Amino acid sequence: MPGSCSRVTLIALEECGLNYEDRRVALLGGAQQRPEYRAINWKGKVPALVVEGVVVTESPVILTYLARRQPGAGLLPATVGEAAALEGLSDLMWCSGTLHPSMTQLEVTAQVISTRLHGGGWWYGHRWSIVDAYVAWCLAVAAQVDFPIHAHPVLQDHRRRTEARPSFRSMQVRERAAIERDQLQVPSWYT
Ligand SMILES: N[C@@H](CCC(=O)N[C@@H](CS)C(=O)NCC(=O)O)C(=O)O
Repeated sequence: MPGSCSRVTLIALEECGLNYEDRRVALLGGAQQRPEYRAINWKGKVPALVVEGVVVTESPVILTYLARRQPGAGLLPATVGEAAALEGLSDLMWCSGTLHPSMTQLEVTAQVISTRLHGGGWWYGHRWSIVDAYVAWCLAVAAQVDFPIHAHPVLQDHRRRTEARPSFRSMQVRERAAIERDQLQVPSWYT
């Protein structure tokens, strides 16, 4: 699904220089709920990687597998000893278990609030309430942490460098091909 977290797996495959076949899962069309996809990943989530007939799911597991399969690709820092090697897995778990859901939650919550306030009303319609003050404060805080990335030169530079890597471009070529080939619907923020 172009723009989804499966692009991290695409980038990893590109960095490893592995041959692979990409298959679309049109999330906006609900393809992840269909029996055909549930037979691959019962959780109805992307990414899923099929390796020699075995389905591997959960980004940290897929990425750890690829890092171990192709150590020279540098997906994770080289380490000595089993305990040190777990640092990469720990960081990937944090990305998947903490960072990713908090980003997704912010997006989903903003949409819920927009729907509720649709038409320029208050939380309860025509009548202002203290709920509006609370929601407005939360949104002001969210605006501060909503990655105005231009205000963070280090993050902006990190993003620029990440997107300048050939693997990012190759991943985009794959995603765009899938969009065109399958007339995929993508979110308005998709780039
Ligand atoms: N824990 C999973 C999460 C994967 C996940 O949340 N994927 C999203 C796309 S970014 C998805 O498939 N969403 C479809 C849905 O929830 O219906 C992982 O780390 O791979």
